[in-house]
Amino acid sequence: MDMVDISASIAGQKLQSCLFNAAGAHCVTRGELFDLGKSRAGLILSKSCTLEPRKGNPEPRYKDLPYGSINSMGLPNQGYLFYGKIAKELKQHFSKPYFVSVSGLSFEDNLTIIEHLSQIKEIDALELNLSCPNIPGKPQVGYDFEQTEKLLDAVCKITEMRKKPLGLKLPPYFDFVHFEQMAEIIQRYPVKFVTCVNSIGNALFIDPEEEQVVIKPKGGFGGIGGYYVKPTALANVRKFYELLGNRIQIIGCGGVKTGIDAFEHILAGASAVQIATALVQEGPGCFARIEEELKEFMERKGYEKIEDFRGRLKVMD
Ligand code: RRO
Repeated sequence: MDMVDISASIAGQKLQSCLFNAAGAHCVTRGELFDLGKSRAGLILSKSCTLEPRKGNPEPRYKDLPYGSINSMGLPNQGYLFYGKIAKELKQHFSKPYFVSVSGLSFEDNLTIIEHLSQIKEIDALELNLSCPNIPGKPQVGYDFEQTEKLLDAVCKITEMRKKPLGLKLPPYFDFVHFEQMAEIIQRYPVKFVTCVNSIGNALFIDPEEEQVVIKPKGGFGGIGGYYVKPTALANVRKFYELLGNRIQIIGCGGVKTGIDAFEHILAGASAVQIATALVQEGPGCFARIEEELKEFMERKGYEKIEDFRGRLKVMD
């Protein structure tokens, strides 16, 4: 099994493992970011940051569910200056890439944050979150194609000037026309990767015994993750892989709990795979376990590296 190589390359950065955390999962505090550094995760990705530090929505705001999770965290984070400042320290301790997720609450906030973070050399790339479902009164930018285009226009001027690689965290799409419209926009900008997908927004989980919702914010509505979203996540990875080819990389995210789940994302076209619900439920030890499971499955299949099968999903003719 040691002959099996699961290294990857994202936005020109070398990852020893193609598996790492999704933004939001175990990456808010200094301690959590260091846990990721010490784990088998191939990259450290920060919590989505805003201009000001935020406490987030009232608790309970996350709940484990039978097949995944629901959350309405509301962007709790320590503010963009913190995630910029910690970059140097992370680089001193760990030899893996560090990406910062950005989710400004307004157009202007995003530009301020990106202008600053783009100038920090220890940050290897930015992942612009176009898909937070949990801020009351703030629609998901990725569902508004006009807004997306306007934001990319301004953001890419900055990231190009500063030579900072940019990726996008996308919401799940459910209609082929929407995939095509989004892909058409993305391809006009120097975007290095898209991460598919964020949680399925504004779902509702009900506890029938209690006759009650399971999280407090927004009347119980929240983003769904885990196995509930896996087929949707795979569809998004696959469709964007069909539309973007190898011109823009895809990072798969959604319902990865085992090595075989990660294998399926790569088979659909993903160049790396993020983990959220399983990381929250199991802790950073999940990376070593899923890595072993993925290597074992690849060995059984006779694959030596992920490029041997990436994107090679068979369809029936
Ligand atoms: O913090 C959150 O409530 C949150 C964010 Br920003 C996001 O992008 N996705 C999610 O499921 N939760």
